[in-house]
Amino acid sequence: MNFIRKILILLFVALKCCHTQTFQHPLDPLSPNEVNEIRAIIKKSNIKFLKNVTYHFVDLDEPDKDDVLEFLSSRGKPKSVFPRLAKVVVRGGGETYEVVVDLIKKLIVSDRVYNGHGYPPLTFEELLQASLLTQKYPKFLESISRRGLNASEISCMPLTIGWFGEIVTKRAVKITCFYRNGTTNIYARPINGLSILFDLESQKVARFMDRYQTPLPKAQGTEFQPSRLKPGPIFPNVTNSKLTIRNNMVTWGNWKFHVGFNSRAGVIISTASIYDVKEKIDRRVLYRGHVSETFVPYMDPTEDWYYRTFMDLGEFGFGKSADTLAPLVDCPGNAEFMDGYLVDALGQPQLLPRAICIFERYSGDVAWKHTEIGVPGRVIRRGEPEVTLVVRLVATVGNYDYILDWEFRQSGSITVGVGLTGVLEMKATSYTSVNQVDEEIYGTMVAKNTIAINHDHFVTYYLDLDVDGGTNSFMQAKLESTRVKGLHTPRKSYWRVKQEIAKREAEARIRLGLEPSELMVVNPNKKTNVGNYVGYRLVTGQSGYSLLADNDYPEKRAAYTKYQVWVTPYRKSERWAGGFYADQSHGDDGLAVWARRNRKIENEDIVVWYTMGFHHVPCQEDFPIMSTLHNSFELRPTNFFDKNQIAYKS
Ligand SMILES: *[C@@H]1O[C@H](CO)[C@@H](O)[C@H](O)[C@H]1NC(C)=O
Ligand SMILES: *[C@@H]1O[C@H](CO)[C@@H](O)[C@H](O)[C@H]1NC(C)=O
Ligand SMILES: *[C@@H]1O[C@H](CO)[C@@H](O)[C@H](O)[C@H]1NC(C)=O
Ligand SMILES: [Cu+2]
Repeated sequence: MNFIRKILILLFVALKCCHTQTFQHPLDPLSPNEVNEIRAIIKKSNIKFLKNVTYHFVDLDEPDKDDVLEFLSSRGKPKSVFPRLAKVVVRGGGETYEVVVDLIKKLIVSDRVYNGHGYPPLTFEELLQASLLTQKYPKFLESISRRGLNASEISCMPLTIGWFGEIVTKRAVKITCFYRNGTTNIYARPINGLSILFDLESQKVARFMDRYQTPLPKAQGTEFQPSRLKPGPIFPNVTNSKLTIRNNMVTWGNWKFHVGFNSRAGVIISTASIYDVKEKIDRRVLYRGHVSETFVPYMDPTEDWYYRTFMDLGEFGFGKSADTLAPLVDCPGNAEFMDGYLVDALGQPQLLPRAICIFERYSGDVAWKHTEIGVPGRVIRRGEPEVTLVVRLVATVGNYDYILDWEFRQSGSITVGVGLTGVLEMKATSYTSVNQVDEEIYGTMVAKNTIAINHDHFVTYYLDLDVDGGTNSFMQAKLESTRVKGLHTPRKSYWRVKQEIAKREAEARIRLGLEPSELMVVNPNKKTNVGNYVGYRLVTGQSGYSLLADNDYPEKRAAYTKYQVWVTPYRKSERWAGGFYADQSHGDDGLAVWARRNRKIENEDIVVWYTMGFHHVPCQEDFPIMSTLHNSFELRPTNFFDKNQIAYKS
């Protein structure tokens, strides 16, 4: 009796396990166990240089796209053992090593020294050390006391230094310091005149200069506090009723996609498909989408500012900077949260709780609506509220906070939003009014003794669209102003649409706004019931391109910011627009370099790169903290479905 019961329990456990625990998606982020495994494999390897290293990057080394798709279509039962590899970038003895670890065979598959320009992402630990050691440096303490400041009230931040034509580079950061004494808004009280270069290899201050003194901006009025007029978390009763999250797989209404997390990109959306109500199949839309790089150049060319030309993703990482999301502030009450794991400098997994939130949203908008009064004797009034699904991550990179949203709509659209908020980078000045200024100040006076420097934010997205299949083309539907000819009509002009398929990369490099055109990714092998190309449109928002000179060093490193749209053929290695080794890169890797080969992109597996560019001229309302500034773009089905998916009843 007891024996039978035991068997029944075992059977029940087994069934339960295999029913609820679906197969591991090949793109699932590395688990803490896998990270521990990687460290153990590297530690016990007999490769000499791996004996004493710091970990700068650890991520899934992604399987080939075809294998991933085959795996998914086999519902997790591929013909052969599916590989699970990790890419690890470590440093030791002044060298960068790339190591690939096989997590199934538990061995190192390859290891090599990286000899190119640029360095891997900086570790949190070394940045912290750089600040702490600077604050103990005797000459620094002298400068602080000469200014009459209390050393216990100083906060220092390490900044990456870019590249300005040096032939030999060294891993280093520049340290900028602030005086708190009465405020927690440290950026509002910069200490001017200190130039500090910190060598990350020797862990020492390599150069120290104290050139001048200017008044410190006051602490008063720099704090930020939630306003008393709190709206309160009153949310309409959206209940996530259509949402299922299983491990990293999300299903919501007709959408199905994978949500990943890594230290560099933050949130990654993969294998997104939408169920076609009429065809009764899941149709592919986006193989993968994520932020690829950010470029934030400041427009002050003087000694303590010229180098501030940040590439936050490659130099540090949006995932590494991801903030633990606060329920009812960062995400609404109905949000579900997903944790993330980072890897520290010692190669240990670090839990990042609530890295991503996922929630249904009803913001009061209308999905579609029409009132018809033309039917005799009736008024037909119909419509639906717009309920969407949002996937959110917030990256806090030093003074700035980026709110990154992927919003899925029942219509088949995906809106990708970026919200900029946080604190400006500011410079102390002796001026208290713009009336006193008769020189270039490179920014806006946002408070007395405080100048916020002009700068840009370029957020570049990697969008590997697979519209209804793997081979696509990029099409511009250009609107042409046309004179009426040969028609008997009082009209003299109209516009018409001229469709142009880009054959090679050079034809798909676009600076927006010069001519009206619709940008589409079409599947030239699939047509709708009435014969249009099946497609998705990239509806861009207002977006700036870089105004720096082509031969300016920061621009060479981020040359892709001269155009907002690029299209390249899919290559597994081409993911990071500024090159993988972005810290002090020379601009010899990255999107602009790859695209120079002018490869064929017609009827190929293609990737669209879209850069959202903000030119930020600061204003007083951005002080002491900036209200969120939004921008977005939309991937919108365009002749993808035979008709509107939400409103029609068959
Ligand atoms: C620091 O703040 C205290 C309290 O407000 C003030 O008395 C002191 O003068 C400040 N020190 C400096 C150097 O500003
Ligand atoms: C310096 O700041 C520390 C920490 O805020 C405080 O405890 C100390 O009294 C200050 N010293 C002076 C001389 O004001
Ligand atoms: C919202 O609440 C009302 C009243 O309880 C209910 O009738 C309605 O169905 C709810 N809507 C959703 C989306 O749950
Ligand atoms: Cu800004």
